[in-house]
Amino acid sequence: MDRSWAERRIAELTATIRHHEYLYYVRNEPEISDAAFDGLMEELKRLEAAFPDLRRPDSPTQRVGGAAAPDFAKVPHQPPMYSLDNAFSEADLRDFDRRVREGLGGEPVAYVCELKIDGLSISLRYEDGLFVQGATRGDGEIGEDVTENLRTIGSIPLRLDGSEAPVPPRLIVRGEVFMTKQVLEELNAALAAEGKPLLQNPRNAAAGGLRQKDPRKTRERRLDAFLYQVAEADQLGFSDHWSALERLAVWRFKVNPHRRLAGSIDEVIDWIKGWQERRHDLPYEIDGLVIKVNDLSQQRRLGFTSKFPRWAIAYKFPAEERETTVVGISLEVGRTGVVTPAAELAPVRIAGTTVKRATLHNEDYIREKDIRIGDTVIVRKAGEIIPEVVRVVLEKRPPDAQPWSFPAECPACGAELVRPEGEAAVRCTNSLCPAQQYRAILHFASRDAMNIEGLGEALVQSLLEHGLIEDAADLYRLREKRDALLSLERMGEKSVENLLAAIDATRQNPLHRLIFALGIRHVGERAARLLADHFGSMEAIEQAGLDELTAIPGLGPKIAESVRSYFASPRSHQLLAKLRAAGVNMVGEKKTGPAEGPLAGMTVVVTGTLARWGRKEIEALIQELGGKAAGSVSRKTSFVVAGEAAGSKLKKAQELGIPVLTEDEFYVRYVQG
Ligand code: 0OW
Repeated sequence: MDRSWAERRIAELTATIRHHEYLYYVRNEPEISDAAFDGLMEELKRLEAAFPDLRRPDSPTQRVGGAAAPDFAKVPHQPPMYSLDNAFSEADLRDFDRRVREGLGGEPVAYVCELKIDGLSISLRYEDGLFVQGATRGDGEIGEDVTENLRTIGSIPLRLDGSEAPVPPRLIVRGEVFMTKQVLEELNAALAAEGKPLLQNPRNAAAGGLRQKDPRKTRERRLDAFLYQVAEADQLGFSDHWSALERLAVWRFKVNPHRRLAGSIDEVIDWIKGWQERRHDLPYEIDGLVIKVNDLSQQRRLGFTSKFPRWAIAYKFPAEERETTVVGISLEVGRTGVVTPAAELAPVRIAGTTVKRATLHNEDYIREKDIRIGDTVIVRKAGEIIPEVVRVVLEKRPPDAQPWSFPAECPACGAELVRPEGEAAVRCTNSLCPAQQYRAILHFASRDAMNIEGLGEALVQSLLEHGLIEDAADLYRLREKRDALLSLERMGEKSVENLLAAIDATRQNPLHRLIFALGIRHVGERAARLLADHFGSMEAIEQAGLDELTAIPGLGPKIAESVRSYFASPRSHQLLAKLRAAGVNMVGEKKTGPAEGPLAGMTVVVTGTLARWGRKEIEALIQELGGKAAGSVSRKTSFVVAGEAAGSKLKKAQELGIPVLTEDEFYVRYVQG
């Protein structure tokens, strides 16, 4: 075929495919079958392969393109992406309305009402209609570059359609990436079939999807996006927010259809009442509603508080309560042996989910509310918080309902249950209790600990039940039990190999991960790093005395005591010996303590984007130099390192007269040595 024909055909295919992407992803009104769509894409791919120089960066074939940006480079937000103040009641909304009208000298005010999509906020930048960069919200001032991953989202246009309305040379739009409930269900069904950990909720699943290093993995999450703001719309000639939203839709962005232009706060409140129940029928989750002053000049006059715009507010739905019955009270033995009671409930729909269990916190809580099996109770669920039994409906109590009290022995292993003096918690005394082992091993393998890919609840339960492991160290001996692994359900050749490889890969984890993975009471990630940096090896920690542990700055007596007693127990020694024998790394690079180092005793704040280091790197470097990296500027700040596009922290340092160093000055003075 000749080149000019190919050129024409590529342009034709690109326009056609873009049109069908818009119908499918934005309008949810596909006009052709998936197979027909794929056929168009295949033809375009073939033509681009035949004429590579005709392949354009905004071609639909380039959605799942190159590798993600290296470690998600920093992207400053101009203007910043603000968060929203909250209103929890009609009174709060009327207060907001009063403040707005006072701020505008009594002028009439119209409000735009929008759903508050429960996803991950993003900012998209287009130049001459071409999508050039996309970033997460981050802290509102600095986000992370996730352009390659955003390109995989079908509802995000790679090139804007200016046929109906001209597109400005530079356009920044903000919105929310989300995952529908249906997609979450389908992805979890597939994960469950592979015995892998499930995605907890749509928001986390969307956030995790956007942060994938490989855009193909992002594509698999089938994410979606609603756009809800044109940044600096007034400078683009818009007079009000409503018309900016309308224009976004004309440019073929996906704008949420459930929006309303209200002439008064009464109208806003009516609109909100309509969503109290209906919101659960939406195909995606919302965590409230957003109310914005419509007129942009009024927005500008109202301005911002230190954190929020004065012209917008988020309305959060009240917690929902429903009545149901307690059909049982079950006990869960945690990793640290704490036994937590929970009410098994007759299933009841609350806030869009079916609730079957609710926490009963502890023995005192049950006694104070006198909750009995057979009781009718009121259960409340607020947002993501786990459901809670709030009270008993006494008049519905069955005559034979008995007061409930803790059993004397652990339901998992039969050992004696004790309630240490002055504590609310009841504990199982047997450190070999299978329930404790189960939770201890899950923690050991969890993401922030040893991060053993694919070792989820079902598999740990199965390994324990089949006697393939007793403790976390046995995980490193599983290669000897390959055949037994193959006999487990859903464990084929590939899954076994993946698991063994995933476990092997953690042998060389940094020391602080192993310390955290041991699950020592009160030792979280921060304390684990302090111990690893201070002692430099597991052996040194095992031999450290209580006073040496207590002397570590930032550790404290409670954690020191907990570390001491952990390492004093024979069980711990046995576990560590097994881990050592299995070749798990037990040493770390001993960091110069705060007593030494050029930044000894100094507190440093970094602001803006640096050329040499990412934010986490520069903060680790400050610590290595004996200093402390702080997140906000105060009188205690020794100096500030200001990079590109430094924000409010720089202003505050200047106000407080705190020395400000450029990145080069910091490097020459403290790093070059
Ligand atoms: N999550 C949303 C949403 C929305 C911004 C612009 C000015 C102040 C907030 O659906 N519909 N509209 C806005 O307006 N923000 C939203 O989400 C933001 C992102 C960060 C805090 C809010 O969740």
